[in-house]
Amino acid sequence: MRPRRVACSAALACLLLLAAGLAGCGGSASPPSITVGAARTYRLAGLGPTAGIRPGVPTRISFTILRPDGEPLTAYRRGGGPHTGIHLVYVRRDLGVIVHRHPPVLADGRVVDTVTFPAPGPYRLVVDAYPQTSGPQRNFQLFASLRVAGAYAPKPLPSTSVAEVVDGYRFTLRGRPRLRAIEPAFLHVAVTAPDGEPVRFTPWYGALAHAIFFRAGTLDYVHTHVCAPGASGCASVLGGARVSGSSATPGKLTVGVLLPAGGTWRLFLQLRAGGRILTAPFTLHVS
Ligand SMILES: [Cu+2]
Repeated sequence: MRPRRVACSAALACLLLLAAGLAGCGGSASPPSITVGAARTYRLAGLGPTAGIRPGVPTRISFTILRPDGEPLTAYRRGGGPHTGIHLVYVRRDLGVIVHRHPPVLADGRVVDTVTFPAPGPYRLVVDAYPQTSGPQRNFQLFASLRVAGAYAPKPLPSTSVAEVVDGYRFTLRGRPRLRAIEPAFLHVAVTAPDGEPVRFTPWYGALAHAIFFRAGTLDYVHTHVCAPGASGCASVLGGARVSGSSATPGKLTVGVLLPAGGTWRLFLQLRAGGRILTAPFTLHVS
């Protein structure tokens, strides 16, 4: 018997027949199979390596984003603020490890990032891209899976805390945050240096601080920024609502939160202090 796909000389004709409520193609009572092409959209091409990556060893990860017309995406947003170029976030599936990078884009659209993964396990790569386009949508995300070789036992998420100490720097949440899905909110965070003095924030990747949120299990991703008051290009948009954080005083961050779903989330609050990048992780419950 000839494959049903072949019996239908044109997929469009099948669709029309189905739409008209007819039994199907070729006179059979069983429904015909129709292959519908993927929507034309941005996609990743040539990503590698995705496996056999060794922990602790610098690894060159490269890929190209293809535009809906199949050509490499080469034109990215530029300028001040955090919403430019391409942002890569590598996160281990148990949210125990995160690496956040803004590698340059080569003239041919290729992105090459040399990353050292600190620990084995399955990682999700979030490619957050800001193409130079007009229109309301500033950025889009593409996702991929990477495997860093070695034994991996997922760690349960730590319970919520109001203070985290990273390299001697103390991050303290003011109050227990009450967070609800799709409701903008702010977290107030105090950051002090090992000597107890408030930290003077300096821009890194276009912002005074980066707040990267992942939802446990599904790995839903949200990224907001903290900028100096009045800075442009700092707001993140979710479903038409805008949220941005600010910092007018050394040692004090106001972090904008706008999460699409309830559940347990992990916030990675990142900033530069004392010449190095600090990442303070907090577990958040969102109702
Ligand atoms: Cu950021």
